[in-house]
Amino acid sequence: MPSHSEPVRQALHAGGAVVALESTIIAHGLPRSRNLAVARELEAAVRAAGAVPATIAVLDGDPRIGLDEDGLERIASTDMAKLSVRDLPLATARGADGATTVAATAHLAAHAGIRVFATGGLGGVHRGARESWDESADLLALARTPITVVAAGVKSILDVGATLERLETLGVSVAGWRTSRFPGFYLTDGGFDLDWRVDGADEVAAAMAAADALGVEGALVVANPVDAAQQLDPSEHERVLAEGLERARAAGVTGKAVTPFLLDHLHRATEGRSLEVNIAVARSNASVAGAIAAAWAARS
Ligand code: PSU
Ligand code: MN
Repeated sequence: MPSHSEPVRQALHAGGAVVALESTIIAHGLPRSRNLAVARELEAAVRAAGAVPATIAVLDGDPRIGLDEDGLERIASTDMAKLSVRDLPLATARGADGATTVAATAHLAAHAGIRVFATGGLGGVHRGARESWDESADLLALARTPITVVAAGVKSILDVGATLERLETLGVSVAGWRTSRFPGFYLTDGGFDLDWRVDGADEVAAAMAAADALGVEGALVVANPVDAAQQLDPSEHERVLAEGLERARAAGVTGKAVTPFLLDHLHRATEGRSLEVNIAVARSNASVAGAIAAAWAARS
């Protein structure tokens, strides 16, 4: 069923370092003007850190673990469905195309034997979830998928405190990468303390080995903040976010359209400043994930 690109197949066969990358950020999270270049940059960042990138998407009903140049171009330039875990059976059976979210990418990666995954920011509990019940399927997928995910926290468009509570309930391990504060995606500090901090890739690999030894099956989130010098101005962030939330409400945007709508609003309203931060966090996460994958491969 799933098919592997040749470099990924070889690396998995040899027990080498592999990092999964998601495709929804490319297809739905970034504008067409930049997304293909970023997809290539994220792969390059993984390679530079000593690992093989496996960008994951469904093409012609085939879950692809690792894309060639042609596949990257397709997810960047054609209209793609946004696939979460629940969509995978239907999309696959129908022979459809689709970009995979954190949830679907984590699932397919773990199923293929990949232990490390890099994204921008995780999905989580949306603001107003008490009425809308909108909580990303990313959370449940992390609860049941043994994978290490490097992310700049959860997207700040969400209710960050509620998301941290849910991660706790769901048994998802969370550690700050060289910080004990939970990052806020566009912001270095998301406003919450973390119980655990890790300072290097070996330490993360040791925690992964311990999870295996103890039969702890959920994900480990390594929360990697954007450099303070690169973050979005917090007051601009607050202003454009409030505006975006109001517009989403007025336009009646619901379901899986909410996240792309808000990200797009932020990118426009900040004249691309939020886009640069989004790209910087994704790049940094890819490079940290590459180092963790290399440390993990060296252990096993
Ligand atoms: N991180 C980004 N940009 C994105 C996303 C994450 O920097 O576009 C995507 C991820 O694919 C994540 C999804 O899984 O947003 C969450 O969508 P939802 O809230 O509908 O579950
Ligand atoms: Mn949702």
